[in-house]
Amino acid sequence: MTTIHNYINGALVAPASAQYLDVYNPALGQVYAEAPDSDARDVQQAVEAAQSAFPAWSKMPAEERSQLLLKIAAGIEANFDKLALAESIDNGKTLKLAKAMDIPRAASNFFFYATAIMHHASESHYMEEGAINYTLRRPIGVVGCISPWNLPLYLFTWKIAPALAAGNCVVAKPSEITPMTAYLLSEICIEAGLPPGVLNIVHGLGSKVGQAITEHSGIPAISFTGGTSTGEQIAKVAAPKFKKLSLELGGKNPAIIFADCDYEKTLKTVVRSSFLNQGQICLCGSRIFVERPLYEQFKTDFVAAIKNLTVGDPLDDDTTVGAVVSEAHLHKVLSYIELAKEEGGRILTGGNRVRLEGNCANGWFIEPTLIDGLGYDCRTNQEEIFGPVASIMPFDTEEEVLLYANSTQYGLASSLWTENLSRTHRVAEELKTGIVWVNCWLLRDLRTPFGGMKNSGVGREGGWEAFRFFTEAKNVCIEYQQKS
Ligand code: TXE
Repeated sequence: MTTIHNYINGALVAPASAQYLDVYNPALGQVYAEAPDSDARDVQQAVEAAQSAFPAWSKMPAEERSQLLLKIAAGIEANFDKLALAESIDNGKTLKLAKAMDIPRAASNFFFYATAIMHHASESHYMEEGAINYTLRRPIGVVGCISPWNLPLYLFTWKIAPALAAGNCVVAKPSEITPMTAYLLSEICIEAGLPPGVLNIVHGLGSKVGQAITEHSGIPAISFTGGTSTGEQIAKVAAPKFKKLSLELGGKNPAIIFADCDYEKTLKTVVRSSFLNQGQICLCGSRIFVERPLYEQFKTDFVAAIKNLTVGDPLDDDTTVGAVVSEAHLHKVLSYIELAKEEGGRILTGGNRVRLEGNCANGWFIEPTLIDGLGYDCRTNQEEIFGPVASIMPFDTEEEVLLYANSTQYGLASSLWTENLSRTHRVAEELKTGIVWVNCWLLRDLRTPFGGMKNSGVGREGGWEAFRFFTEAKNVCIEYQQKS
Protein backbone atom coordinates (compact mmCIF):
# COMPACT_ATOMS: atom_id res chain seq x y z
CA MET A 1 0.00 0.00 0.00
CA THR A 2 1.54 3.28 -1.11
CA THR A 3 1.06 6.36 1.05
CA ILE A 4 0.87 9.59 -0.90
CA HIS A 5 2.16 12.77 0.73
CA ASN A 6 1.47 16.44 0.25
CA TYR A 7 4.27 18.49 -1.31
CA ILE A 8 4.53 21.71 0.66
CA ASN A 9 7.51 24.06 0.87
CA GLY A 10 9.69 21.58 -0.98
CA ALA A 11 9.04 18.65 1.38
CA LEU A 12 6.80 15.59 1.28
CA VAL A 13 4.58 15.90 4.33
CA ALA A 14 1.57 14.33 6.03
CA PRO A 15 -1.71 16.25 6.23
CA ALA A 16 -2.52 18.24 9.37
CA SER A 17 -5.49 15.93 10.03
CA ALA A 18 -3.28 12.80 9.87
CA GLN A 19 -6.24 11.28 8.00
CA TYR A 20 -6.06 9.54 4.60
CA LEU A 21 -8.47 8.76 1.78
CA ASP A 22 -8.66 5.42 -0.01
CA VAL A 23 -7.33 5.39 -3.56
CA TYR A 24 -8.74 2.67 -5.84
CA ASN A 25 -7.41 0.70 -8.74
CA PRO A 26 -10.51 0.76 -11.00
CA ALA A 27 -9.49 -2.31 -12.97
CA LEU A 28 -9.43 -4.37 -9.77
CA GLY A 29 -12.09 -2.48 -7.85
CA GLN A 30 -9.68 -2.45 -4.91
CA VAL A 31 -7.95 0.06 -2.68
CA TYR A 32 -4.23 0.15 -3.44
CA ALA A 33 -3.02 3.44 -1.97
CA GLU A 34 -3.96 6.21 0.43
CA ALA A 35 -3.86 9.95 -0.15
CA PRO A 36 -3.87 12.81 2.37
CA ASP A 37 -7.30 13.98 3.50
CA SER A 38 -6.01 17.54 3.74
CA ASP A 39 -7.96 20.63 4.77
CA ALA A 40 -7.72 24.40 5.09
CA ARG A 41 -4.73 24.10 7.45
CA ASP A 42 -2.62 22.40 4.77
CA VAL A 43 -3.76 24.94 2.18
CA GLN A 44 -2.74 27.73 4.58
CA GLN A 45 0.77 26.23 4.92
CA ALA A 46 1.00 25.87 1.15
CA VAL A 47 -0.04 29.49 0.58
CA GLU A 48 2.51 30.74 3.12
CA ALA A 49 5.25 28.70 1.44
CA ALA A 50 4.23 29.98 -1.99
CA GLN A 51 4.14 33.58 -0.78
CA SER A 52 7.67 33.27 0.64
CA ALA A 53 8.94 31.72 -2.60
CA PHE A 54 7.28 34.27 -4.87
CA PRO A 55 9.71 37.24 -4.72
CA ALA A 56 12.73 35.15 -5.78
CA TRP A 57 10.84 32.99 -8.31
CA SER A 58 9.12 35.91 -10.03
CA LYS A 59 12.38 37.86 -10.31
CA MET A 60 14.45 34.91 -11.50
CA PRO A 61 15.72 35.53 -15.05
CA ALA A 62 13.50 33.74 -17.58
CA GLU A 63 16.42 31.63 -18.76
CA GLU A 64 17.02 30.19 -15.29
CA ARG A 65 13.32 29.55 -14.74
CA SER A 66 13.20 27.88 -18.12
CA GLN A 67 16.14 25.61 -17.21
CA LEU A 68 14.36 24.42 -14.07
CA LEU A 69 11.14 23.68 -15.94
CA LEU A 70 13.10 21.81 -18.62
CA LYS A 71 14.57 19.66 -15.87
CA ILE A 72 11.05 18.77 -14.76
CA ALA A 73 10.16 17.85 -18.37
CA ALA A 74 13.29 15.70 -18.53
CA GLY A 75 12.32 14.14 -15.19
CA ILE A 76 8.93 13.18 -16.59
CA GLU A 77 10.64 11.56 -19.57
CA ALA A 78 13.17 9.76 -17.40
CA ASN A 79 10.28 8.32 -15.36
CA PHE A 80 8.15 7.60 -18.42
CA ASP A 81 7.40 3.92 -17.75
CA LYS A 82 6.79 4.42 -14.06
CA LEU A 83 4.40 7.32 -14.66
CA ALA A 84 2.51 5.54 -17.45
CA LEU A 85 2.02 2.46 -15.29
CA ALA A 86 0.93 4.59 -12.34
CA GLU A 87 -1.58 6.48 -14.49
CA SER A 88 -3.07 3.28 -15.83
CA ILE A 89 -3.39 1.70 -12.37
CA ASP A 90 -4.80 4.86 -10.81
CA ASN A 91 -7.30 5.77 -13.52
CA GLY A 92 -8.21 2.52 -15.30
CA LYS A 93 -7.04 3.83 -18.68
CA THR A 94 -5.06 1.49 -20.89
CA LEU A 95 -1.32 1.50 -20.36
CA LYS A 96 -0.98 1.93 -24.10
CA LEU A 97 -2.94 5.20 -23.99
CA ALA A 98 -1.02 6.50 -20.97
CA LYS A 99 2.19 5.86 -22.94
CA ALA A 100 0.90 7.31 -26.19
CA MET A 101 -0.87 10.38 -24.81
CA ASP A 102 -0.95 11.24 -21.11
CA ILE A 103 2.71 11.08 -20.18
CA PRO A 104 4.26 12.42 -23.41
CA ARG A 105 1.81 15.34 -23.36
CA ALA A 106 2.59 16.05 -19.70
CA ALA A 107 6.28 16.34 -20.61
CA SER A 108 5.36 18.49 -23.65
CA ASN A 109 3.45 20.90 -21.44
CA PHE A 110 6.62 21.66 -19.50
CA PHE A 111 8.79 21.78 -22.64
CA PHE A 112 6.36 24.08 -24.38
CA TYR A 113 6.04 26.67 -21.61
CA ALA A 114 9.69 26.44 -20.53
CA THR A 115 10.74 27.42 -24.04
CA ALA A 116 7.87 29.86 -24.65
CA ILE A 117 9.10 32.22 -21.94
CA MET A 118 12.35 32.57 -23.85
CA HIS A 119 10.43 34.12 -26.75
CA HIS A 120 7.93 36.29 -25.00
CA ALA A 121 7.64 39.90 -26.15
CA SER A 122 5.21 42.38 -24.67
CA GLU A 123 3.07 44.76 -26.72
CA SER A 124 3.90 48.40 -27.31
CA HIS A 125 1.57 51.11 -28.62
CA TYR A 126 3.03 54.26 -30.13
CA MET A 127 0.98 57.51 -30.17
CA GLU A 128 1.55 60.22 -32.76
CA GLU A 129 0.91 62.84 -30.07
CA GLY A 130 4.32 62.00 -28.63
CA ALA A 131 3.82 59.13 -26.27
CA ILE A 132 4.55 55.47 -26.07
CA ASN A 133 2.69 52.78 -24.16
CA TYR A 134 4.10 49.44 -23.23
CA THR A 135 2.34 46.53 -21.61
CA LEU A 136 4.08 45.19 -18.60
CA ARG A 137 2.98 41.62 -17.91
CA ARG A 138 3.96 40.47 -14.46
CA PRO A 139 3.04 37.28 -12.60
CA ILE A 140 -0.03 37.49 -10.37
CA GLY A 141 1.45 35.95 -7.21
CA VAL A 142 0.12 32.70 -5.79
CA VAL A 143 -2.34 30.94 -8.10
CA GLY A 144 -4.58 27.91 -7.54
CA CYS A 145 -4.76 25.03 -10.02
CA ILE A 146 -7.48 22.39 -9.58
CA SER A 147 -7.68 19.44 -11.95
CA PRO A 148 -9.89 16.39 -12.64
CA TRP A 149 -9.41 12.63 -12.82
CA ASN A 150 -9.81 11.85 -16.51
CA LEU A 151 -6.36 12.92 -17.78
CA PRO A 152 -4.66 13.28 -14.41
CA LEU A 153 -1.04 14.29 -15.08
CA TYR A 154 -1.77 15.72 -18.51
CA LEU A 155 -4.34 18.27 -17.29
CA PHE A 156 -2.50 18.94 -14.02
CA THR A 157 0.67 19.96 -15.90
CA TRP A 158 -1.37 21.86 -18.51
CA LYS A 159 -2.14 24.36 -15.73
CA ILE A 160 0.96 24.19 -13.58
CA ALA A 161 3.51 24.60 -16.39
CA PRO A 162 2.23 27.97 -17.71
CA ALA A 163 1.54 29.24 -14.19
CA LEU A 164 5.13 28.54 -13.11
CA ALA A 165 6.66 29.66 -16.39
CA ALA A 166 4.92 33.03 -16.07
CA GLY A 167 6.60 33.44 -12.68
CA ASN A 168 3.77 32.55 -10.32
CA CYS A 169 3.96 30.23 -7.36
CA VAL A 170 1.30 27.55 -7.30
CA VAL A 171 -0.97 25.76 -4.86
CA ALA A 172 -2.33 22.81 -6.83
CA LYS A 173 -4.87 20.11 -6.12
CA PRO A 174 -5.19 17.00 -8.28
CA SER A 175 -8.38 14.96 -8.19
CA GLU A 176 -8.65 12.87 -5.03
CA ILE A 177 -9.75 10.01 -7.30
CA THR A 178 -6.43 9.95 -9.22
CA PRO A 179 -3.70 11.51 -7.06
CA MET A 180 -0.78 9.20 -7.86
CA THR A 181 1.00 10.86 -10.77
CA ALA A 182 0.74 14.30 -9.14
CA TYR A 183 2.54 12.75 -6.17
CA LEU A 184 5.22 11.30 -8.46
CA LEU A 185 5.52 14.74 -10.06
CA SER A 186 6.34 16.22 -6.65
CA GLU A 187 9.25 13.76 -6.37
CA ILE A 188 10.40 14.82 -9.83
CA CYS A 189 10.25 18.51 -8.83
CA ILE A 190 12.39 17.85 -5.75
CA GLU A 191 14.89 15.97 -7.90
CA ALA A 192 14.92 18.80 -10.46
CA GLY A 193 15.83 21.30 -7.74
CA LEU A 194 12.68 23.40 -7.95
CA PRO A 195 13.02 25.91 -5.07
CA PRO A 196 10.82 25.09 -2.04
CA GLY A 197 7.38 26.67 -2.09
CA VAL A 198 7.32 27.42 -5.83
CA LEU A 199 4.94 24.51 -6.42
CA ASN A 200 2.84 23.05 -3.62
CA ILE A 201 0.57 20.06 -4.14
CA VAL A 202 -2.17 19.57 -1.58
CA HIS A 203 -4.15 16.35 -1.87
CA GLY A 204 -7.70 15.85 -0.70
CA LEU A 205 -11.38 16.38 -1.31
CA GLY A 206 -12.85 19.13 -3.45
CA SER A 207 -15.16 20.15 -0.63
CA LYS A 208 -12.22 20.72 1.73
CA VAL A 209 -9.01 21.44 -0.19
CA GLY A 210 -10.63 22.73 -3.40
CA GLN A 211 -12.98 24.93 -1.41
CA ALA A 212 -10.12 26.26 0.78
CA ILE A 213 -8.05 27.14 -2.31
CA THR A 214 -11.03 28.88 -3.90
CA GLU A 215 -11.82 30.85 -0.73
CA HIS A 216 -8.27 31.81 0.25
CA SER A 217 -7.67 35.55 0.07
CA GLY A 218 -3.98 34.92 -0.72
CA ILE A 219 -4.88 33.17 -4.00
CA PRO A 220 -6.17 35.79 -6.45
CA ALA A 221 -6.46 33.49 -9.49
CA ILE A 222 -7.92 30.00 -9.96
CA SER A 223 -7.55 27.75 -12.96
CA PHE A 224 -10.02 24.85 -12.81
CA THR A 225 -10.93 21.89 -15.01
CA GLY A 226 -13.80 19.61 -14.07
CA GLY A 227 -17.56 19.31 -14.02
CA THR A 228 -19.82 22.23 -14.93
CA SER A 229 -21.65 22.20 -11.58
CA THR A 230 -18.33 22.32 -9.71
CA GLY A 231 -17.30 25.23 -11.93
CA GLU A 232 -20.51 27.01 -10.96
CA GLN A 233 -19.76 26.42 -7.29
CA ILE A 234 -16.22 27.78 -7.68
CA ALA A 235 -17.46 30.83 -9.56
CA LYS A 236 -19.96 31.58 -6.76
CA VAL A 237 -17.18 31.58 -4.18
CA ALA A 238 -14.59 33.38 -6.32
CA ALA A 239 -16.74 36.08 -7.95
CA PRO A 240 -17.45 38.22 -4.86
CA LYS A 241 -13.71 38.16 -4.14
CA PHE A 242 -13.03 39.35 -7.72
CA LYS A 243 -10.63 36.50 -8.43
CA LYS A 244 -9.39 35.80 -11.91
CA LEU A 245 -11.02 32.59 -13.09
CA SER A 246 -10.29 30.14 -15.87
CA LEU A 247 -12.90 27.39 -16.07
CA GLU A 248 -12.66 24.35 -18.36
CA LEU A 249 -15.90 22.48 -17.86
CA GLY A 250 -17.95 19.72 -19.43
CA GLY A 251 -18.88 19.01 -23.00
CA LYS A 252 -21.46 17.18 -25.09
CA ASN A 253 -19.63 17.31 -28.33
CA PRO A 254 -21.11 16.69 -31.76
CA ALA A 255 -19.41 14.75 -34.56
CA ILE A 256 -20.98 15.92 -37.83
CA ILE A 257 -20.52 13.57 -40.74
CA PHE A 258 -21.46 14.60 -44.27
CA ALA A 259 -21.96 12.05 -47.04
CA ASP A 260 -18.92 13.40 -48.92
CA CYS A 261 -16.47 12.62 -46.10
CA ASP A 262 -13.37 10.49 -46.44
CA TYR A 263 -15.26 7.41 -45.27
CA GLU A 264 -12.53 5.14 -43.92
CA LYS A 265 -10.73 7.92 -42.08
CA THR A 266 -13.99 9.21 -40.63
CA LEU A 267 -15.11 5.81 -39.41
CA LYS A 268 -11.77 5.02 -37.81
CA THR A 269 -11.45 8.39 -36.10
CA VAL A 270 -15.04 8.60 -34.89
CA VAL A 271 -14.63 5.22 -33.15
CA ARG A 272 -11.63 6.74 -31.40
CA SER A 273 -13.30 10.06 -30.64
CA SER A 274 -16.28 8.30 -29.09
CA PHE A 275 -14.51 5.72 -26.95
CA LEU A 276 -10.93 6.77 -26.25
CA ASN A 277 -10.24 6.69 -22.52
CA GLN A 278 -13.66 5.00 -22.11
CA GLY A 279 -15.29 8.17 -23.39
CA GLN A 280 -13.94 10.05 -20.36
CA ILE A 281 -12.40 12.97 -22.22
CA CYS A 282 -14.24 16.27 -22.19
CA LEU A 283 -13.50 16.43 -25.95
CA CYS A 284 -15.02 13.05 -26.87
CA GLY A 285 -17.77 13.18 -29.49
CA SER A 286 -20.85 11.61 -27.94
CA ARG A 287 -23.51 12.86 -30.40
CA ILE A 288 -22.91 11.53 -33.87
CA PHE A 289 -24.90 13.16 -36.65
CA VAL A 290 -24.71 11.48 -40.05
CA GLU A 291 -26.12 12.86 -43.31
CA ARG A 292 -29.03 10.66 -44.31
CA PRO A 293 -27.67 9.11 -47.55
CA LEU A 294 -24.74 7.73 -45.52
CA TYR A 295 -26.65 6.96 -42.32
CA GLU A 296 -27.49 3.25 -42.63
CA GLN A 297 -24.11 2.25 -44.04
CA PHE A 298 -22.21 4.28 -41.47
CA LYS A 299 -24.30 2.91 -38.62
CA THR A 300 -23.70 -0.70 -39.71
CA ASP A 301 -19.95 -0.23 -40.10
CA PHE A 302 -19.71 1.79 -36.90
CA VAL A 303 -21.42 -0.96 -34.90
CA ALA A 304 -19.07 -3.54 -36.43
CA ALA A 305 -16.04 -1.41 -35.55
CA ILE A 306 -17.25 -0.92 -31.98
CA LYS A 307 -17.73 -4.67 -31.58
CA ASN A 308 -14.08 -5.05 -32.52
CA LEU A 309 -12.96 -3.02 -29.51
CA THR A 310 -11.57 -5.12 -26.68
CA VAL A 311 -12.67 -4.41 -23.14
CA GLY A 312 -10.06 -5.82 -20.81
CA ASP A 313 -7.24 -5.44 -18.33
CA PRO A 314 -5.80 -1.97 -18.95
CA LEU A 315 -2.29 -3.40 -18.62
CA ASP A 316 -2.79 -5.82 -21.54
CA ASP A 317 -1.47 -4.70 -24.90
CA ASP A 318 -4.59 -5.91 -26.73
CA THR A 319 -7.03 -3.93 -24.60
CA THR A 320 -8.61 -0.91 -26.26
CA VAL A 321 -11.23 -0.12 -23.59
CA GLY A 322 -10.10 -0.07 -19.97
CA ALA A 323 -12.03 0.51 -16.74
CA VAL A 324 -14.09 3.58 -15.90
CA VAL A 325 -12.64 5.60 -13.07
CA SER A 326 -14.83 4.71 -10.08
CA GLU A 327 -17.74 2.61 -8.92
CA ALA A 328 -19.88 5.74 -8.56
CA HIS A 329 -19.05 6.73 -12.12
CA LEU A 330 -19.82 3.20 -13.37
CA HIS A 331 -23.31 3.49 -11.89
CA LYS A 332 -23.78 6.99 -13.26
CA VAL A 333 -22.95 5.84 -16.79
CA LEU A 334 -25.13 2.72 -16.51
CA SER A 335 -28.02 4.86 -15.27
CA TYR A 336 -27.73 6.99 -18.42
CA ILE A 337 -27.99 3.84 -20.54
CA GLU A 338 -31.22 3.01 -18.67
CA LEU A 339 -32.44 6.56 -19.24
CA ALA A 340 -31.72 6.25 -22.95
CA LYS A 341 -33.92 3.13 -23.09
CA GLU A 342 -36.70 4.91 -21.18
CA GLU A 343 -36.47 7.76 -23.66
CA GLY A 344 -37.05 5.33 -26.51
CA GLY A 345 -33.45 4.69 -27.55
CA ARG A 346 -32.36 1.40 -29.11
CA ILE A 347 -29.09 -0.10 -27.95
CA LEU A 348 -27.31 -1.05 -31.17
CA THR A 349 -24.33 -2.52 -29.37
CA GLY A 350 -23.11 -2.68 -25.77
CA GLY A 351 -25.30 -1.39 -22.97
CA ASN A 352 -24.00 -3.52 -20.10
CA ARG A 353 -21.44 -3.76 -17.37
CA VAL A 354 -18.65 -6.17 -18.29
CA ARG A 355 -17.56 -8.82 -15.81
CA LEU A 356 -14.07 -9.91 -16.77
CA GLU A 357 -12.53 -13.16 -15.70
CA GLY A 358 -9.38 -13.44 -13.62
CA ASN A 359 -7.61 -10.52 -12.00
CA CYS A 360 -10.08 -7.87 -13.05
CA ALA A 361 -13.24 -9.74 -12.00
CA ASN A 362 -14.30 -6.91 -9.66
CA GLY A 363 -13.21 -4.07 -11.94
CA TRP A 364 -15.45 -1.33 -13.27
CA PHE A 365 -15.88 -2.03 -16.97
CA ILE A 366 -18.64 -1.02 -19.37
CA GLU A 367 -19.23 -2.18 -22.94
CA PRO A 368 -18.77 0.55 -25.53
CA THR A 369 -22.35 1.46 -26.28
CA LEU A 370 -24.10 2.95 -29.29
CA ILE A 371 -27.71 4.13 -29.20
CA ASP A 372 -30.05 5.26 -31.96
CA GLY A 373 -33.68 6.32 -32.21
CA LEU A 374 -33.38 9.31 -29.88
CA GLY A 375 -34.35 12.92 -30.56
CA TYR A 376 -31.61 15.53 -30.38
CA ASP A 377 -33.27 17.28 -27.45
CA CYS A 378 -33.82 14.38 -25.03
CA ARG A 379 -31.78 14.22 -21.81
CA THR A 380 -29.50 11.47 -23.14
CA ASN A 381 -28.50 13.80 -25.96
CA GLN A 382 -28.27 16.92 -23.82
CA GLU A 383 -26.47 15.85 -20.63
CA GLU A 384 -22.83 14.93 -20.29
CA ILE A 385 -22.49 11.19 -19.68
CA PHE A 386 -18.69 11.08 -19.73
CA GLY A 387 -18.49 7.36 -20.43
CA PRO A 388 -18.28 4.90 -23.35
CA VAL A 389 -21.73 5.82 -24.62
CA ALA A 390 -22.57 7.54 -27.90
CA SER A 391 -25.78 8.28 -29.72
CA ILE A 392 -26.21 8.32 -33.50
CA MET A 393 -28.79 10.35 -35.45
CA PRO A 394 -29.47 11.18 -39.11
CA PHE A 395 -29.86 14.68 -40.58
CA ASP A 396 -30.86 16.11 -43.96
CA THR A 397 -29.56 19.68 -44.16
CA GLU A 398 -26.79 21.89 -42.82
CA GLU A 399 -29.32 24.11 -41.03
CA GLU A 400 -30.84 21.10 -39.32
CA VAL A 401 -27.55 19.66 -38.10
CA LEU A 402 -26.41 23.06 -36.85
CA LEU A 403 -29.61 23.30 -34.82
CA TYR A 404 -28.93 19.86 -33.32
CA ALA A 405 -25.24 20.47 -32.75
CA ASN A 406 -25.76 23.84 -31.05
CA SER A 407 -28.75 22.76 -28.97
CA THR A 408 -27.00 21.84 -25.70
CA GLN A 409 -25.88 24.00 -22.79
CA TYR A 410 -22.32 23.00 -23.70
CA GLY A 411 -19.98 24.40 -26.34
CA LEU A 412 -16.58 22.79 -25.93
CA ALA A 413 -15.56 20.98 -29.12
CA SER A 414 -16.98 19.60 -32.33
CA SER A 415 -15.69 17.53 -35.21
CA LEU A 416 -16.73 18.02 -38.78
CA TRP A 417 -16.28 15.43 -41.53
CA THR A 418 -16.55 16.64 -45.13
CA GLU A 419 -14.38 17.12 -48.20
CA ASN A 420 -16.32 20.23 -49.25
CA LEU A 421 -14.20 23.31 -48.59
CA SER A 422 -16.97 25.91 -48.66
CA ARG A 423 -19.16 23.88 -46.35
CA THR A 424 -16.23 23.39 -43.99
CA HIS A 425 -15.82 27.14 -43.50
CA ARG A 426 -19.55 27.79 -43.37
CA VAL A 427 -20.32 25.15 -40.76
CA ALA A 428 -17.15 25.78 -38.71
CA GLU A 429 -18.16 29.42 -38.40
CA GLU A 430 -21.68 28.58 -37.20
CA LEU A 431 -20.75 25.93 -34.64
CA LYS A 432 -20.97 27.30 -31.09
CA THR A 433 -17.92 25.48 -29.79
CA GLY A 434 -14.49 26.71 -28.74
CA ILE A 435 -12.78 24.07 -30.87
CA VAL A 436 -13.76 22.72 -34.29
CA TRP A 437 -11.79 19.78 -35.63
CA VAL A 438 -12.18 19.22 -39.35
CA ASN A 439 -11.36 15.74 -40.62
CA CYS A 440 -9.43 15.04 -37.45
CA TRP A 441 -9.88 14.82 -33.71
CA LEU A 442 -7.66 15.57 -30.71
CA LEU A 443 -4.96 17.00 -32.94
CA ARG A 444 -3.39 19.51 -30.57
CA ASP A 445 -1.07 22.42 -31.20
CA LEU A 446 -0.23 23.88 -27.80
CA ARG A 447 -0.10 27.41 -29.25
CA THR A 448 -3.82 27.45 -30.03
CA PRO A 449 -6.61 28.69 -27.73
CA PHE A 450 -8.22 25.84 -25.85
CA GLY A 451 -11.58 26.07 -24.12
CA GLY A 452 -15.32 26.21 -24.46
CA MET A 453 -18.27 28.50 -25.02
CA LYS A 454 -21.53 28.59 -23.06
CA ASN A 455 -21.52 26.28 -20.00
CA SER A 456 -18.31 24.60 -21.14
CA GLY A 457 -16.26 27.29 -19.53
CA VAL A 458 -14.87 30.74 -19.15
CA GLY A 459 -11.60 31.81 -20.74
CA ARG A 460 -9.10 29.91 -22.83
CA GLU A 461 -5.96 27.96 -22.02
CA GLY A 462 -2.99 27.24 -24.28
CA GLY A 463 -0.25 29.34 -25.82
CA TRP A 464 -0.29 33.05 -25.02
CA GLU A 465 -3.86 32.73 -23.73
CA ALA A 466 -2.50 30.90 -20.70
CA PHE A 467 0.23 33.52 -20.24
CA ARG A 468 -2.35 36.26 -20.40
CA PHE A 469 -4.39 34.48 -17.75
CA PHE A 470 -1.45 33.88 -15.45
CA THR A 471 -0.16 37.48 -15.63
CA GLU A 472 -1.49 40.91 -14.76
CA ALA A 473 -1.22 43.37 -17.61
CA LYS A 474 -0.20 46.90 -16.74
CA ASN A 475 -0.08 49.67 -19.30
CA VAL A 476 2.80 52.09 -18.81
CA CYS A 477 2.12 55.30 -20.74
CA ILE A 478 5.06 57.67 -21.23
CA GLU A 479 4.55 61.07 -22.76
CA TYR A 480 7.60 62.80 -24.15
CA GLN A 481 7.99 66.29 -25.41
CA GLN A 482 7.65 66.65 -29.18
CA LYS A 483 10.25 69.01 -30.69
CA SER A 484 8.37 72.03 -32.03
O1 TXE B 1 -15.46 16.44 -11.28
P1 TXE B 1 -15.35 17.54 -10.25
P2 TXE B 1 -15.60 14.91 -10.98
C1 TXE B 1 -17.25 16.10 -15.55
C2 TXE B 1 -17.86 14.78 -15.90
C3 TXE B 1 -17.83 14.05 -14.61
C4 TXE B 1 -18.18 15.17 -13.67
C5 TXE B 1 -17.80 14.91 -12.29
O2 TXE B 1 -19.17 14.97 -16.31
O3 TXE B 1 -18.76 13.00 -14.53
O4 TXE B 1 -17.47 16.28 -14.19
O5 TXE B 1 -16.43 14.52 -12.22
C6 TXE B 1 -12.40 19.46 -7.32
N1 TXE B 1 -14.32 23.56 -4.89
N2 TXE B 1 -15.85 16.17 -15.82
O6 TXE B 1 -16.44 14.55 -9.81
O7 TXE B 1 -16.08 17.17 -9.01
C7 TXE B 1 -12.25 17.96 -7.29
O8 TXE B 1 -11.73 17.52 -6.07
C8 TXE B 1 -13.14 23.40 -5.49
C9 TXE B 1 -15.49 16.98 -16.94
O9 TXE B 1 -14.21 14.44 -10.92
O10 TXE B 1 -15.69 18.78 -10.95
C10 TXE B 1 -11.33 17.74 -8.47
O11 TXE B 1 -9.98 18.02 -8.12
N3 TXE B 1 -12.77 22.25 -6.08
C11 TXE B 1 -14.09 17.22 -17.03
C12 TXE B 1 -11.82 18.78 -9.47
O12 TXE B 1 -12.51 19.76 -8.69
C13 TXE B 1 -13.64 21.23 -6.10
C14 TXE B 1 -13.14 16.29 -16.46
C15 TXE B 1 -12.77 18.21 -10.53
O13 TXE B 1 -13.79 17.49 -9.88
C16 TXE B 1 -14.90 21.35 -5.49
C17 TXE B 1 -13.63 15.56 -15.32
C18 TXE B 1 -15.23 22.59 -4.86
N4 TXE B 1 -16.41 22.80 -4.27
C19 TXE B 1 -14.96 15.52 -15.06
N5 TXE B 1 -15.57 20.19 -5.67
C20 TXE B 1 -13.53 17.99 -18.19
N6 TXE B 1 -14.30 18.86 -18.82
O14 TXE B 1 -12.37 17.85 -18.51
C21 TXE B 1 -14.75 19.36 -6.37
N7 TXE B 1 -13.57 19.98 -6.62
